[in-house]
Amino acid sequence: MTKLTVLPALAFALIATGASAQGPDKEAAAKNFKAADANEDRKLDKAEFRKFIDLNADDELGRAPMVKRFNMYDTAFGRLDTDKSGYVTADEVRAVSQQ
Ligand SMILES: [Ca+2]
Ligand SMILES: [Ca+2]
Repeated sequence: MTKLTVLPALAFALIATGASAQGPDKEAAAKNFKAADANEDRKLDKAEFRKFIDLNADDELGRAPMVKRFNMYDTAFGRLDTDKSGYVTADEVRAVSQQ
């Protein structure tokens, strides 16, 4: 169990890459992004982001199930929110997934 706690960065990188790796996964992730974006401003705040991960986890996209299981939402959010605006946009999700 302890061993897994040192992996957030790695796990995080994998959720993003995994989510965008293939066409169908990418579509599912885009669909989940929309579904999670409750106020439809095309960006996710922390609560919406959590939903986004949960939806991705349900679809078993990338490492989202792992983020959910280990409750690494904040770590994942911090990684994706590259401009530290407090919101994660679709572009940010894409940018990180392409790294
Ligand atoms: Ca939103
Ligand atoms: Ca941002």
